[in-house]
Amino acid sequence: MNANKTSGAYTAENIKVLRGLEGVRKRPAMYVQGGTGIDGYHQLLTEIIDNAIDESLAGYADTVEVTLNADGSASVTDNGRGIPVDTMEREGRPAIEVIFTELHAGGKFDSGAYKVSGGLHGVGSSVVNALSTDFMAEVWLDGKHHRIRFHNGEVVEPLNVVGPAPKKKTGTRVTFHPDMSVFKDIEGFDYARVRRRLRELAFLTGGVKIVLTDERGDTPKTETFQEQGGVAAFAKTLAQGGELLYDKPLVMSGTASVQTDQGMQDIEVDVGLVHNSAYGQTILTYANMITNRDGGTHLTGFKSAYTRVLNNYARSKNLLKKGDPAPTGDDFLEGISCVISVKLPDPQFESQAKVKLLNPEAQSAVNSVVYEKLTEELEENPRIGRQIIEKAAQAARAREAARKARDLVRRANPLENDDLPGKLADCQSEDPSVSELYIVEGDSAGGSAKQGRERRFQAILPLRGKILNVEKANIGKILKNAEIRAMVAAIGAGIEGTGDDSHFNLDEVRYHRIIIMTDADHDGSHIRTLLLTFFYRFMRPLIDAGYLYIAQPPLYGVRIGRQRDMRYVYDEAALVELQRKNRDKRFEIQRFKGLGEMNPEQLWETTMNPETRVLKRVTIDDVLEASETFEVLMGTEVPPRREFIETNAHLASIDI
Ligand code: 0R9
Repeated sequence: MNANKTSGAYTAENIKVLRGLEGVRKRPAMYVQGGTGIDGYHQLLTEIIDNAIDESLAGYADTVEVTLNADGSASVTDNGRGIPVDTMEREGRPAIEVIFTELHAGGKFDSGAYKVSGGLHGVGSSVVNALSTDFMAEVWLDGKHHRIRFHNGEVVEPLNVVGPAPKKKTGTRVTFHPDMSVFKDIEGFDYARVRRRLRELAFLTGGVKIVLTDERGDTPKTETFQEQGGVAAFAKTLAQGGELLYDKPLVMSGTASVQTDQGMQDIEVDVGLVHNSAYGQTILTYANMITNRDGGTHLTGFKSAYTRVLNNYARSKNLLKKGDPAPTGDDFLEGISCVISVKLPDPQFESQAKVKLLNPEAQSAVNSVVYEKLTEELEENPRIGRQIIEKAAQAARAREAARKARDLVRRANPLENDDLPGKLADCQSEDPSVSELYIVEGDSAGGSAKQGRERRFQAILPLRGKILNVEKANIGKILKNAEIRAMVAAIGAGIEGTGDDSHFNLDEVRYHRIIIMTDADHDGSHIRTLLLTFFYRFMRPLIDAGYLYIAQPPLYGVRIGRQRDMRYVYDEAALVELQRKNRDKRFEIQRFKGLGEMNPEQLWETTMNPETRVLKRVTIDDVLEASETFEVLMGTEVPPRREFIETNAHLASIDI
C-alpha cells in the first residue's frame, strides 16, 4: 500500500466508512432497487451510467462508453472533467475515494439541480462498490492518469498516478465486477436490456454520443447511439411502421417556474409527439430520465392541456362538422406516439419501482408548457392542426359506430348469456387455474387437437385462416369479426382499449393458460403475430399476468436406424446435431409442414402433453420494443414486415 499518503487518514473516519458499506453488504436489497436479482444487478450498471450521463448533462462530457467485458465486468467511461482527485481537507482523503466509499456522498457535492443520479433513483456509486468484488476507477486529469482500486468496497490500491494522460484528455472510467455471491444465479449483463436503456438515454439526452461494446462473444460488437432529435425523434421512432399523418413531430419544450412547498422551483419540460394511421396510443413518461410506466402528474398535466388546446383550436377554426359527435380526450389521442420528459429537483414516486410520478408541481409545469407551446405550434402549422382534428373527428365517429355495433354484439353476444362459441370444444373443468385454451390455426389441426387433447382441462378453439389485423382495422370492424368474437367469448373477460367504458376483467378469464398453436412456417408465424397484436392491444392484462403462451410444435419426426419410436425435433440445429451424432445410421425424416399433418396422438405427445411439451410464455417487458415490433409488423409498410417475419420467425424482440 502506498502508506505515506493515506495511512494517517485511516482512523476513525475509515471505520465509519466501513460500517456504512458493511451495512450495504449485509442487506443489499435495502440499498439496491430491484434487490439482488437480475433487476438489481442491472441497476448497478445503470447507476454508473447515470453518473456519466450527469456529467454530460452538466455540459462537460459529450461521449459515454459502456463496455461489457469478457471477464463479466463492465466499464463505463465519460470524457468529462474527471472526478476530483485532490485530498479533501475535512476527510483527509482524496475526493474520489470518498465518493466511492461514503454512502450518499453524492449529496454533499450535488450542485446541479436535477441530476439523474445522486440518490434520486440510483443507489450511489458507493453501493456499487460495496457490492463488487473488484472496482476500479480511473481518472484522466491535469495530464495524469490516476487509478484507485477496491475489493468488496475496501481500498486495495490507494489513489496513484499510473502514467501520463494523453494530451488534453480528461474523463473518468469505472470498471466493476458485481459480487456473484450477492447476485446469485445471474448469467451476466443482458445486452438487449442494456442496449434498450442506452438508446432511451440517447433520445432523452438529445445529443450525447453513447457507445455500447460487447466483448463477451467471439467477435466484439459495437453500437453507437446518438439522437440529436431528442424527444421528437423518440416519438417518431415509436410511430414508425404506421403511416405518419405529418412528417415533422410537434415539440413542446420549456422551463416552468412553479410554486412548491420548498418555494419556487424550475421544472424542465420536454414533450415530443406525432400521429400515425394506427388506432392505439403510445405515451412514454419520464421523470429525471426514469421511466414511469403508470404515468402520473406529468401525464395528467399533458392530457389536460393537450385536450384543451385542441378543443379550442377546433372550435376557433370551425373544424368540426355539424352533427358530428364531439371528440373526447381519447379521440384526440388516437394514433399518437408521445414522449413526455420532465426534470425536477425532488421527484416523488408512488413506489420503490418509481412507476408513477406524484409531484403536483410537475402537473402544473407540463400543463403550462404544453398549453403555451402547442398553441404556438398549431398556429405555425395549421395543416397539422387540421389533420389532428380530422383524425379525432373520425375517431369520434368510429367510437359512436362502435357503441352501436357493440350494442348489437351484446344482444347477439353469447358472452352476455354465458353461452360459448359453437367452434369451441370446451374443457370439463370450471377452475380457471387448471384450465387451458388452445387457439389453433385451421380446422384440420383443430380437429386433431380436439381428438388428442385431455378434455378434463384442455379446451380447443380452432380459428379459420388469418385473423383480422387489429392494427389496421377500426374498432367497429374489429368487434364484428367472427374469429375475434369467438376468442373474446371463450376467454370470457371482455376487452379493453375500445375508448369507452368497456374493459377487460382479468378475474373473469376462464383459462389461466391461453396457448397460441400455429404452424411452424411463415404463415403460422404471421398468424401468431396477428394474434399477439390482438392480445397486446385488447387483452394486455392477460400478458402482464403471464397467462399467454406459444406452443412449440416439432419441425421433424425422425426414426433412427431400426428404432420404432419416432423422435421429435424442434429446430434445424437439433436435427443437424442428431444427424451428426448418428452419422453411421441411415435416417428416416418426416417434415411436419403443418399441425394438420400430425395425427391426434402425435399432436398430444409433442405439443399438448404437459409432461413433455414446450411452451413459451409471452411477456412484454418493454413497451417501446413491443410497439416498434408490432408496428413494423402490422403497420402499412409491407417490405419491412415481410422481411421481419421471414428473419424472425420466433419474434425475437418480444421476450418469450
Ligand atoms: C464513469 C462514470 N462517471 C462518473 O461516475 C463521474 C462522476 C463525475 C464527477 C465529475 C466529473 N465527471 C464524473 N464522472 C465532477 C463533478 C463535479 C466537479 N468536478 C467533477 C461537481 O459535481 O461539482 N463527479 C461526481 C461527483 C463528484 N465528481 C465529486 F463529488 F467528487 F465532486
